[in-house]
Amino acid sequence: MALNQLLITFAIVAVVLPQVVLATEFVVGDNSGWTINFNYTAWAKDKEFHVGDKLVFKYPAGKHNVFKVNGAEFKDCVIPPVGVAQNTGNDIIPLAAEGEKWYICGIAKHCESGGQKLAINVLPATEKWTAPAPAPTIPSSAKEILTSRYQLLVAVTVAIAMILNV
Ligand SMILES: [Cu+2]
Repeated sequence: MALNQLLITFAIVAVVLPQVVLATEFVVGDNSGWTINFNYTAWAKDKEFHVGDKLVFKYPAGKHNVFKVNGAEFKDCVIPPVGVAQNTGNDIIPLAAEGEKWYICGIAKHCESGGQKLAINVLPATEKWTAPAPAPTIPSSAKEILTSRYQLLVAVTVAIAMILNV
């Protein structure tokens, strides 16, 4: 492939790629991570979760874990069999389907007494997956960093193309 074709391909990929990777990764609890005595209801309240986004549960491995449960189990902190827990301390959970999702910690009484439980509502995938430009209303700082990185990539590609006069 000629160099100019390579550069053009690279530029196209750099423009198209953001729509694929712009899924948001939500670090549950932000800097507090996944822990006890944190208000996950308040944390989730002003956020919009969409299909394609990811939840990241961060905690010291062994201190907590993550169970995906149903609404009744969530309400009563019913802990499923240990084998099905996520427990790496950096558990990434892709939001694959719409609807309400519930997560609890299954260690000791962390859910019951420590409030270590998260309920979210996952909305359909947004137009950010198909639109030609990243949606301007996305508030996440992670997305802004990603977006600016790609803008830089595009700018550099164009600059190289101009320098090489292709
Ligand atoms: Cu816990």
